Amino acid sequence: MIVRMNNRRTLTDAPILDAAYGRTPSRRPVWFMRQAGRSLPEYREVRKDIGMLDSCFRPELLAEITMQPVRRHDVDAAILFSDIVVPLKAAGVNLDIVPGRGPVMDTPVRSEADIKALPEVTEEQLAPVAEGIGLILQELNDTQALIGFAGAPFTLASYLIEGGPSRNHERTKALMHSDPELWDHLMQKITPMVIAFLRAQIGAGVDAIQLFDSWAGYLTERDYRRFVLPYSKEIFQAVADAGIPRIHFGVGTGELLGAMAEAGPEVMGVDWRVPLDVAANRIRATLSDVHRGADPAENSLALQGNLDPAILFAGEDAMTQEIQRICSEADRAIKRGDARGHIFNLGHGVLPNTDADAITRAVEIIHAT
Ligand code: 1CP
Repeated sequence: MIVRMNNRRTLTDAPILDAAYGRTPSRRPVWFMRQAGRSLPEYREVRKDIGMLDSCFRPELLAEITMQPVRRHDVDAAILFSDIVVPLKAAGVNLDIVPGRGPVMDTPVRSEADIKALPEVTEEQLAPVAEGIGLILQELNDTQALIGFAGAPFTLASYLIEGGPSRNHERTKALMHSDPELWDHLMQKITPMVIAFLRAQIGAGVDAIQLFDSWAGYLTERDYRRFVLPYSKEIFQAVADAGIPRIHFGVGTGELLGAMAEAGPEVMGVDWRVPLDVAANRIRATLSDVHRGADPAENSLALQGNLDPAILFAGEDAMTQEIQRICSEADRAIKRGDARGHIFNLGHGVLPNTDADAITRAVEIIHAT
């Protein structure tokens, strides 16, 4: 059943929302990070003559690309087709997404003057994204959630400071450690932009949000807690009133799972390196420490993950085995009370050369497990 309040749908039968809130879903929900994109021939076709960033500001096109994997794979959620740098682009920051590389800035942001010059983003500037969300919601049925997203301040800061994709994030870490005050100024500038991007999507009616701190795993826990966590926490708090599940994810964040859980999400995404039952245990141990004496239910989160994207190349038998292992690790964590639910996903995004049929088959296997 769908009950509409303004733009927000109240979905009573969406497996993803049930899993996120610790209710029993009608089937094990699954979606894949980067499920839209190069693995799909229909995506390559519609993107043929249009730049990546252009396509993020065309409502019909972004809605079409968002829906393609939902139609093809029967996943339980759509992820908005956009990018973490879209709010920067919308606000007028000079950057591009270079094919095969990623976001590249015309001028890196490294000084107080550079930070001061960063604009804020307005609702009008994000209107094409909101319009696209409206179109997507007309097409989804009442079991399929639309997930909105944003990049977290650390990951965005890395692109701004390095000027593009970075292997070691050395300039970012150098700024953090050599001039913590300047770092805080940058974080204070990026955080409201992230909140505005999420609020624009929430206002347009997304059913859940995911905050990607993709590169946070490069940090020590100590640096993460000092330089990153306060800002991610501020973002989760700022969107709490939407009353929709909030997911947090980063790559290689096994050592940070507890600290990232403190930021305040309902769901923690886990990459493929840590078994889900181990991840759940780490999360619960940290949250129990934080909430000492409070409602024990607050100490566990739902889990999202965590099939290695490379396994989609390994054939059906290997895929089935790995999916079953992951589901049983998640179920064990739920049974122990270490986790509230399980949303199946990859441990990071679909790799560009993945066979689309392998993705469809994986979804069938997951739904049957
Ligand atoms: O189905 C989907 O998930 C598509 C929507 C989507 C999302 C959620 C895109 C489209 N980008 C993102 C988020 C995003 N963008 C993240 C966080 C998720 C993750 O860790 O993968 C990050 C780090 C980016 C930055 C980015 N944009 C990169 C990574 C570069 C690096 O540093 O290694 C790249 C390659 C892009 C471009 C991009 N974004 C999306 C697509 C389909 C593409 C490739 C487009 C093209 O070149 O044509």
